[in-house]
Amino acid sequence: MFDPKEIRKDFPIFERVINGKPMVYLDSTATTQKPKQMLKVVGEYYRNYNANIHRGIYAISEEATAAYEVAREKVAKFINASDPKSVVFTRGTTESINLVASSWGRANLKPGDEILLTVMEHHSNLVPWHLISKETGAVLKFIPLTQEGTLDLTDLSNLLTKRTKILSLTHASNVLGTINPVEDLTRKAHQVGAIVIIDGAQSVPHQPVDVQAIDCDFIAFSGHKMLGPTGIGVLYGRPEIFETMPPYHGGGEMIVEVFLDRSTYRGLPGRFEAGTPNISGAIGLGAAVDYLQALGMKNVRKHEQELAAYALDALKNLDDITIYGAAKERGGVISFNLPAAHPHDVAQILDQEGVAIRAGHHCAQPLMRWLDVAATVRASMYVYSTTDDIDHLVAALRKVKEVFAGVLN
Ligand code: C6P
Repeated sequence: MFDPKEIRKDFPIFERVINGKPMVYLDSTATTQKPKQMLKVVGEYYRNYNANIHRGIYAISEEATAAYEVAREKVAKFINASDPKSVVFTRGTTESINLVASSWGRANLKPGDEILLTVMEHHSNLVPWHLISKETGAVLKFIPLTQEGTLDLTDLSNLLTKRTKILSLTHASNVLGTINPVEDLTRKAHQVGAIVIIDGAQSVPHQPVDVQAIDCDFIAFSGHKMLGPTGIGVLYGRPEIFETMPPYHGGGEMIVEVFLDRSTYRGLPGRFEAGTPNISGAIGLGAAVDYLQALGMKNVRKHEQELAAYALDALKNLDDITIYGAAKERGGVISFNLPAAHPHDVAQILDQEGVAIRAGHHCAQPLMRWLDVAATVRASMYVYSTTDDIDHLVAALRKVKEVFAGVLN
């Protein structure tokens, strides 16, 4: 039985009282809270076997190395990667996408090649392509959106052509909640010879994701958005492509031999993990994956679908609210605005009520321009979110409306 009220008991932070009220946390798209099981595993590493990995020939270093590599195996299994070597630990989604853009992009892109993105991308899946297109002369193209906030694929055959070398898109929008048809788009991109990069920051934590079923070439995601620590993330790459790519960072651990004037590099995954990695982060991410596996990702998805439907119904009862995005396939992210109230003012009043939500452009300025707003309020949920959280949110929004009623009258 998936019971968010029981699940909450694993999260010590929910014992907190904010502004005299029980904490209502509805900003899990920004980062998720952490279960005690994950915190314990990270603490144990530092207390019992803190050592650098892959170098020490002594007991605790060997223990740390084994735990780090077991975490890699757990992550590989979680996304159904056929080989743990195809899982590289990074700092997060942002670094993962930068790695592909810099390494694969620099080695393969020529002037006139095209990179296809979408209008709903997070800055992490835009700015790396701005940088690499400037350097290589590649051209950026964008899939537009429908009024529902889904991808408008009517002109796809003109956007995805033999000139397209990369299709890079988000699996799930961090603003609209829209879940994109990545399997179908990957198949179409492969037909024209493009590689496919999936920004999985908002999908891997929330639904079953199978890289072999999607057949993508890369997927990027962040540990802190799936109950794990900050500063750890993943880049999965199809081994045949990943193995051919030049290093992204140079330094210790990623080499075979170093001379004064040149060096040779290891294969996967070490080639892309220069320097001392985030050992505790990887081990913590392994524990977070264990926790999610025990819940069952199908159950996580179902819970979020039900809660999002409940929240959408409840929010629609607030007259004159504008909700952005009406995709049928959606996750537990809802962006909205109230008339006359700036999202930052809404966030501040909600905070006084103990409700944490995010207000702003959500690192998606082009999407904000498309929506024709400067900012939105965003409520987002996860495994520990309950209908009580949503009821508190709606009650607090009624207070916001009372405050702003004077402005409107
Ligand atoms: N979105 C949000 O509040 P990092 O920061 O590297 O862990 O993740 C970046 C990122 C990439 N893609 C998507 C779709 C994302 O949602 C995020 C992070 C947070 O929406 C912080 S801006």
